[in-house]
Amino acid sequence: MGKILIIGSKGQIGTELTAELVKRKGADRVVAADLNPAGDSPCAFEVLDVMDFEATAHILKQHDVDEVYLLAALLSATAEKHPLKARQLNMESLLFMLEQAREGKIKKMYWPSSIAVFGPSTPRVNTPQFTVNDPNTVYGITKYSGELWCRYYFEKFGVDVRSLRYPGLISYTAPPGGGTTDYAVEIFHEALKNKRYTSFLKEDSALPMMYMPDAIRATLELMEAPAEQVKIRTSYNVGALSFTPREIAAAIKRHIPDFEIGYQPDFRQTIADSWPASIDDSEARKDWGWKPAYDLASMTEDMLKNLSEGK
Ligand code: NAD
Ligand code: AKB
Repeated sequence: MGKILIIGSKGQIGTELTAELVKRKGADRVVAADLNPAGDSPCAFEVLDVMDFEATAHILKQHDVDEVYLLAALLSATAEKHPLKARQLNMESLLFMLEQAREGKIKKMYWPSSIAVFGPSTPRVNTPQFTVNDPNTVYGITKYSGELWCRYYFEKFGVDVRSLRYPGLISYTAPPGGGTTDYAVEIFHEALKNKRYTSFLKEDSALPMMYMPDAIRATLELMEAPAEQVKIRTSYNVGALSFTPREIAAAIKRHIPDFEIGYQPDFRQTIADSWPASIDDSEARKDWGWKPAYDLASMTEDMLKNLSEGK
Protein backbone atom coordinates (compact mmCIF):
# COMPACT_ATOMS: atom_id res chain seq x y z
CA MET A 1 0.00 0.00 0.00
CA GLY A 2 1.33 3.44 -0.91
CA LYS A 3 1.89 6.35 1.45
CA ILE A 4 -0.11 9.48 2.18
CA LEU A 5 1.63 12.84 1.67
CA ILE A 6 0.43 16.06 3.32
CA ILE A 7 1.85 19.22 1.71
CA GLY A 8 1.45 22.24 4.00
CA SER A 9 1.61 19.97 7.06
CA LYS A 10 2.71 22.70 9.49
CA GLY A 11 -0.26 24.98 8.88
CA GLN A 12 -3.51 25.38 10.81
CA ILE A 13 -5.17 22.38 9.14
CA GLY A 14 -2.06 20.36 8.27
CA THR A 15 -0.91 20.10 11.89
CA GLU A 16 -4.14 18.42 12.98
CA LEU A 17 -4.75 16.47 9.79
CA THR A 18 -1.25 14.95 9.97
CA ALA A 19 -1.76 13.93 13.61
CA GLU A 20 -5.15 12.34 12.83
CA LEU A 21 -3.86 10.47 9.77
CA VAL A 22 -0.93 9.13 11.80
CA LYS A 23 -3.40 8.01 14.49
CA ARG A 24 -5.67 6.26 11.98
CA LYS A 25 -3.17 4.83 9.47
CA GLY A 26 0.10 4.55 11.43
CA ALA A 27 3.22 6.74 11.29
CA ASP A 28 4.88 4.52 8.69
CA ARG A 29 2.13 5.29 6.13
CA VAL A 30 2.21 9.09 6.43
CA VAL A 31 4.74 11.64 5.15
CA ALA A 32 4.48 15.33 6.05
CA ALA A 33 6.01 18.17 3.99
CA ASP A 34 6.18 21.94 4.35
CA LEU A 35 8.38 24.92 3.49
CA ASN A 36 8.55 25.52 7.21
CA PRO A 37 10.55 22.90 9.13
CA ALA A 38 9.61 24.24 12.61
CA GLY A 39 8.65 21.89 15.44
CA ASP A 40 8.31 18.13 15.74
CA SER A 41 6.52 15.85 13.31
CA PRO A 42 4.64 12.68 14.28
CA CYS A 43 5.85 10.99 11.05
CA ALA A 44 8.55 11.33 8.37
CA PHE A 45 8.95 15.00 7.42
CA GLU A 46 10.40 16.62 4.28
CA VAL A 47 11.26 20.30 3.87
CA LEU A 48 9.61 21.05 0.54
CA ASP A 49 8.70 24.00 -1.65
CA VAL A 50 5.78 22.53 -3.62
CA MET A 51 6.60 25.00 -6.42
CA ASP A 52 9.84 23.09 -6.93
CA PHE A 53 8.11 20.50 -9.10
CA GLU A 54 11.21 18.36 -9.56
CA ALA A 55 11.65 18.05 -5.78
CA THR A 56 7.92 17.37 -5.30
CA ALA A 57 7.92 14.64 -7.97
CA HIS A 58 11.01 13.14 -6.34
CA ILE A 59 9.26 12.97 -2.93
CA LEU A 60 6.21 11.27 -4.48
CA LYS A 61 8.48 8.61 -5.95
CA GLN A 62 10.92 8.27 -3.09
CA HIS A 63 8.16 7.63 -0.55
CA ASP A 64 5.92 5.60 -2.88
CA VAL A 65 3.08 8.10 -2.35
CA ASP A 66 -0.35 7.29 -3.76
CA GLU A 67 -2.54 9.81 -1.93
CA VAL A 68 -1.87 13.56 -1.52
CA TYR A 69 -3.46 16.26 0.65
CA LEU A 70 -2.40 19.52 -1.02
CA LEU A 71 -2.88 22.22 1.63
CA ALA A 72 -0.17 24.78 0.75
CA ALA A 73 -1.78 28.08 -0.28
CA LEU A 74 -1.93 31.80 0.48
CA LEU A 75 -5.17 32.62 2.33
CA SER A 76 -7.52 35.51 1.65
CA ALA A 77 -5.92 38.44 3.50
CA THR A 78 -2.35 37.54 2.51
CA ALA A 79 -3.43 36.87 -1.09
CA GLU A 80 -4.78 40.45 -1.39
CA LYS A 81 -1.30 41.70 -0.46
CA HIS A 82 0.54 39.31 -2.84
CA PRO A 83 -1.89 38.64 -5.69
CA LEU A 84 0.53 37.20 -8.23
CA LYS A 85 2.27 34.99 -5.70
CA ALA A 86 -1.16 33.73 -4.58
CA ARG A 87 -2.22 33.02 -8.14
CA GLN A 88 1.00 31.15 -8.77
CA LEU A 89 1.06 29.04 -5.59
CA ASN A 90 -2.67 28.34 -5.31
CA MET A 91 -3.17 27.45 -9.00
CA GLU A 92 0.10 26.01 -10.24
CA SER A 93 0.62 23.62 -7.33
CA LEU A 94 -2.89 22.26 -7.97
CA LEU A 95 -2.35 21.86 -11.71
CA PHE A 96 0.99 20.16 -11.12
CA MET A 97 -0.62 17.64 -8.74
CA LEU A 98 -3.61 17.04 -11.04
CA GLU A 99 -1.11 16.23 -13.80
CA GLN A 100 0.72 13.78 -11.51
CA ALA A 101 -2.64 12.07 -10.91
CA ARG A 102 -3.51 12.07 -14.63
CA GLU A 103 -0.17 10.37 -15.34
CA GLY A 104 -1.04 7.68 -12.74
CA LYS A 105 1.71 8.72 -10.30
CA ILE A 106 -0.82 9.15 -7.49
CA LYS A 107 -4.24 7.51 -7.12
CA LYS A 108 -6.22 10.03 -5.10
CA MET A 109 -5.93 13.63 -3.96
CA TYR A 110 -7.54 16.17 -1.69
CA TRP A 111 -7.48 19.91 -2.35
CA PRO A 112 -9.39 22.31 -0.12
CA SER A 113 -11.59 25.06 -1.45
CA SER A 114 -13.34 27.76 0.58
CA ILE A 115 -16.49 29.81 1.08
CA ALA A 116 -14.38 32.44 -0.76
CA VAL A 117 -15.64 30.94 -4.06
CA PHE A 118 -18.80 32.99 -3.51
CA GLY A 119 -19.04 36.72 -4.13
CA PRO A 120 -21.14 39.85 -3.78
CA SER A 121 -23.99 38.61 -6.02
CA THR A 122 -24.30 35.25 -4.25
CA PRO A 123 -27.29 34.86 -1.89
CA ARG A 124 -25.68 35.40 1.54
CA VAL A 125 -27.97 33.41 3.81
CA ASN A 126 -27.96 29.63 3.60
CA THR A 127 -25.86 29.89 0.42
CA PRO A 128 -26.76 26.94 -1.85
CA GLN A 129 -24.28 24.46 -3.31
CA PHE A 130 -25.15 25.59 -6.84
CA THR A 131 -25.60 29.36 -7.14
CA VAL A 132 -23.91 32.48 -8.47
CA ASN A 133 -20.14 32.24 -8.06
CA ASP A 134 -18.60 35.64 -8.65
CA PRO A 135 -15.63 35.85 -6.25
CA ASN A 136 -13.99 39.28 -6.21
CA THR A 137 -10.92 38.41 -4.13
CA VAL A 138 -7.63 37.02 -5.45
CA TYR A 139 -8.03 34.05 -3.14
CA GLY A 140 -11.63 33.38 -4.18
CA ILE A 141 -10.73 33.54 -7.87
CA THR A 142 -7.97 30.94 -7.36
CA LYS A 143 -10.29 28.69 -5.36
CA TYR A 144 -13.15 28.85 -7.83
CA SER A 145 -10.99 28.25 -10.87
CA GLY A 146 -9.22 25.47 -8.94
CA GLU A 147 -12.59 23.79 -8.36
CA LEU A 148 -13.34 23.89 -12.08
CA TRP A 149 -9.95 22.35 -12.87
CA CYS A 150 -10.64 19.57 -10.35
CA ARG A 151 -13.94 18.74 -12.05
CA TYR A 152 -12.31 18.90 -15.49
CA TYR A 153 -9.58 16.42 -14.51
CA PHE A 154 -12.19 14.11 -12.95
CA GLU A 155 -14.53 14.17 -15.97
CA LYS A 156 -11.87 14.11 -18.66
CA PHE A 157 -9.20 11.86 -17.14
CA GLY A 158 -10.94 10.08 -14.23
CA VAL A 159 -8.69 11.72 -11.63
CA ASP A 160 -10.08 10.99 -8.15
CA VAL A 161 -9.80 14.48 -6.68
CA ARG A 162 -12.06 15.49 -3.78
CA SER A 163 -12.66 18.85 -2.17
CA LEU A 164 -14.54 20.75 0.55
CA ARG A 165 -15.42 24.43 0.68
CA TYR A 166 -14.28 25.00 4.26
CA PRO A 167 -15.77 27.88 6.19
CA GLY A 168 -13.50 29.76 8.65
CA LEU A 169 -11.77 27.17 10.84
CA ILE A 170 -11.29 27.57 14.58
CA SER A 171 -8.55 25.67 16.38
CA TYR A 172 -6.09 25.90 19.28
CA THR A 173 -3.15 23.81 18.02
CA ALA A 174 -1.58 25.89 15.23
CA PRO A 175 -2.27 29.58 14.50
CA PRO A 176 -4.32 30.57 11.44
CA GLY A 177 -2.35 31.54 8.35
CA GLY A 178 -3.55 34.97 7.15
CA GLY A 179 -7.28 34.74 6.50
CA THR A 180 -10.33 36.94 7.03
CA THR A 181 -11.82 34.55 9.59
CA ASP A 182 -8.67 34.58 11.78
CA TYR A 183 -10.36 36.93 14.26
CA ALA A 184 -12.42 33.98 15.54
CA VAL A 185 -9.19 32.29 16.72
CA GLU A 186 -7.33 35.42 17.90
CA ILE A 187 -10.28 36.38 20.11
CA PHE A 188 -9.78 33.29 22.32
CA HIS A 189 -6.07 33.92 22.83
CA GLU A 190 -6.66 37.59 23.69
CA ALA A 191 -9.62 36.81 25.95
CA LEU A 192 -7.46 34.50 28.06
CA LYS A 193 -4.36 36.74 27.99
CA ASN A 194 -5.74 40.30 28.21
CA LYS A 195 -9.52 39.93 28.69
CA ARG A 196 -9.91 42.30 25.74
CA TYR A 197 -9.95 41.95 21.95
CA THR A 198 -10.27 44.45 19.11
CA SER A 199 -12.01 42.81 16.17
CA PHE A 200 -10.99 43.70 12.61
CA LEU A 201 -14.55 42.86 11.52
CA LYS A 202 -17.71 44.78 12.45
CA GLU A 203 -19.82 43.54 15.35
CA ASP A 204 -22.63 42.25 13.10
CA SER A 205 -20.47 40.65 10.38
CA ALA A 206 -21.78 37.07 10.22
CA LEU A 207 -19.61 34.38 8.61
CA PRO A 208 -19.79 30.57 8.35
CA MET A 209 -17.32 28.87 10.72
CA MET A 210 -16.39 25.35 11.84
CA TYR A 211 -14.44 23.85 14.75
CA MET A 212 -11.31 21.99 13.60
CA PRO A 213 -12.33 18.51 14.89
CA ASP A 214 -15.41 18.76 12.63
CA ALA A 215 -13.28 19.94 9.69
CA ILE A 216 -10.80 17.06 10.06
CA ARG A 217 -13.65 14.55 10.36
CA ALA A 218 -15.40 16.02 7.29
CA THR A 219 -12.16 15.78 5.29
CA LEU A 220 -11.55 12.16 6.20
CA GLU A 221 -15.19 11.15 5.74
CA LEU A 222 -15.13 12.62 2.24
CA MET A 223 -11.81 10.92 1.42
CA GLU A 224 -13.05 7.57 2.73
CA ALA A 225 -16.45 7.71 0.99
CA PRO A 226 -16.92 5.25 -1.92
CA ALA A 227 -16.14 7.10 -5.17
CA GLU A 228 -19.70 6.75 -6.46
CA GLN A 229 -21.02 8.66 -3.45
CA VAL A 230 -18.81 11.66 -4.25
CA LYS A 231 -21.13 13.21 -6.80
CA ILE A 232 -19.81 16.76 -6.69
CA ARG A 233 -16.34 17.03 -8.17
CA THR A 234 -15.93 20.78 -7.92
CA SER A 235 -16.16 21.10 -4.12
CA TYR A 236 -18.78 20.45 -1.43
CA ASN A 237 -20.38 23.14 0.76
CA VAL A 238 -19.92 22.07 4.40
CA GLY A 239 -21.56 24.04 7.19
CA ALA A 240 -21.43 23.98 10.97
CA LEU A 241 -21.66 27.37 12.71
CA SER A 242 -22.52 30.93 11.75
CA PHE A 243 -21.87 33.82 14.13
CA THR A 244 -20.86 37.48 14.34
CA PRO A 245 -18.01 38.97 16.42
CA ARG A 246 -20.66 40.18 18.88
CA GLU A 247 -22.11 36.67 19.24
CA ILE A 248 -18.77 34.92 19.78
CA ALA A 249 -17.79 37.61 22.30
CA ALA A 250 -21.03 36.91 24.20
CA ALA A 251 -20.26 33.15 24.17
CA ILE A 252 -16.78 33.85 25.62
CA LYS A 253 -18.21 36.26 28.21
CA ARG A 254 -20.27 33.39 29.65
CA HIS A 255 -16.91 31.86 30.75
CA ILE A 256 -14.89 35.09 31.27
CA PRO A 257 -17.44 37.65 32.53
CA ASP A 258 -15.05 40.65 32.42
CA PHE A 259 -14.04 40.02 28.78
CA GLU A 260 -14.57 43.10 26.56
CA ILE A 261 -14.60 43.43 22.77
CA GLY A 262 -14.00 46.54 20.60
CA TYR A 263 -14.28 46.96 16.82
CA GLN A 264 -11.85 48.46 14.31
CA PRO A 265 -12.76 47.12 10.86
CA ASP A 266 -9.93 47.05 8.29
CA PHE A 267 -9.54 45.84 4.67
CA ARG A 268 -10.69 42.37 5.69
CA GLN A 269 -14.21 43.73 6.25
CA THR A 270 -14.63 44.17 2.49
CA ILE A 271 -13.63 40.54 1.97
CA ALA A 272 -16.07 39.35 4.67
CA ASP A 273 -18.87 41.44 3.14
CA SER A 274 -18.50 39.53 -0.14
CA TRP A 275 -18.78 36.09 1.53
CA PRO A 276 -21.81 34.09 2.70
CA ALA A 277 -23.18 34.49 6.23
CA SER A 278 -24.28 30.85 6.41
CA ILE A 279 -24.05 27.75 4.21
CA ASP A 280 -26.51 25.17 2.90
CA ASP A 281 -24.65 21.86 3.05
CA SER A 282 -27.55 19.55 2.21
CA GLU A 283 -25.66 17.97 -0.75
CA ALA A 284 -22.81 16.86 1.53
CA ARG A 285 -25.33 15.53 4.08
CA LYS A 286 -27.18 13.60 1.35
CA ASP A 287 -24.17 12.23 -0.59
CA TRP A 288 -21.81 11.10 2.15
CA GLY A 289 -23.60 11.73 5.44
CA TRP A 290 -21.99 14.98 6.66
CA LYS A 291 -23.16 16.20 10.07
CA PRO A 292 -21.26 18.66 12.29
CA ALA A 293 -20.89 17.92 16.01
CA TYR A 294 -19.95 21.29 17.55
CA ASP A 295 -22.19 24.34 18.05
CA LEU A 296 -21.02 27.77 19.23
CA ALA A 297 -21.38 26.94 22.95
CA SER A 298 -19.56 23.58 22.82
CA MET A 299 -16.81 24.94 20.54
CA THR A 300 -16.25 27.93 22.85
CA GLU A 301 -16.06 25.74 25.95
CA ASP A 302 -13.61 23.32 24.31
CA MET A 303 -11.38 26.12 22.92
CA LEU A 304 -11.12 27.87 26.30
CA LYS A 305 -10.48 24.60 28.15
CA ASN A 306 -7.70 23.49 25.82
CA LEU A 307 -6.04 26.91 25.60
CA SER A 308 -6.13 27.35 29.40
CA GLU A 309 -4.48 23.95 29.78
CA GLY A 310 -1.71 25.25 27.46
CA LYS A 311 -2.50 22.83 24.61
P1 NAD B 1 -1.93 27.81 6.64
O1 NAD B 1 -1.48 29.09 6.05
O2 NAD B 1 -2.10 27.73 8.12
O3 NAD B 1 -0.94 26.64 6.23
C1 NAD B 1 -0.39 26.52 4.95
C2 NAD B 1 0.93 25.79 5.08
O4 NAD B 1 1.47 25.68 3.77
C3 NAD B 1 1.95 26.54 5.95
O5 NAD B 1 2.49 25.66 6.91
C4 NAD B 1 3.02 26.98 4.96
O6 NAD B 1 4.32 26.99 5.50
C5 NAD B 1 2.86 25.94 3.86
N1 NAD B 1 3.33 26.42 2.56
C6 NAD B 1 3.15 27.65 2.02
N2 NAD B 1 3.76 27.73 0.83
C7 NAD B 1 4.32 26.51 0.60
C8 NAD B 1 5.10 25.98 -0.45
N3 NAD B 1 5.44 26.71 -1.52
N4 NAD B 1 5.51 24.68 -0.36
C9 NAD B 1 5.19 23.94 0.74
N5 NAD B 1 4.48 24.41 1.78
C10 NAD B 1 4.06 25.68 1.71
O7 NAD B 1 -3.26 27.38 5.89
P2 NAD B 1 -4.43 26.44 6.43
O8 NAD B 1 -5.39 27.29 7.15
O9 NAD B 1 -3.87 25.23 7.05
O10 NAD B 1 -5.12 26.10 5.03
C11 NAD B 1 -4.78 24.95 4.28
C12 NAD B 1 -5.65 24.94 3.04
O11 NAD B 1 -7.04 24.97 3.44
C13 NAD B 1 -5.46 26.13 2.10
O12 NAD B 1 -5.62 25.70 0.79
C14 NAD B 1 -6.59 27.05 2.47
O13 NAD B 1 -6.96 27.86 1.39
C15 NAD B 1 -7.68 26.06 2.81
N6 NAD B 1 -8.70 26.65 3.68
C16 NAD B 1 -8.41 26.98 4.97
C17 NAD B 1 -9.40 27.56 5.76
C18 NAD B 1 -9.12 27.94 7.19
O14 NAD B 1 -9.99 28.59 7.82
N7 NAD B 1 -7.98 27.59 7.76
C19 NAD B 1 -10.68 27.78 5.24
C20 NAD B 1 -10.92 27.47 3.91
C21 NAD B 1 -9.93 26.86 3.15
C1 AKB C 1 -9.76 32.82 5.03
O1 AKB C 1 -10.33 33.59 5.83
O2 AKB C 1 -9.07 33.19 4.08
C2 AKB C 1 -9.98 31.33 5.21
C3 AKB C 1 -11.12 30.86 4.37
C4 AKB C 1 -12.50 30.97 4.86
O3 AKB C 1 -10.90 30.39 3.28
N1 AKB C 1 -10.18 31.07 6.60
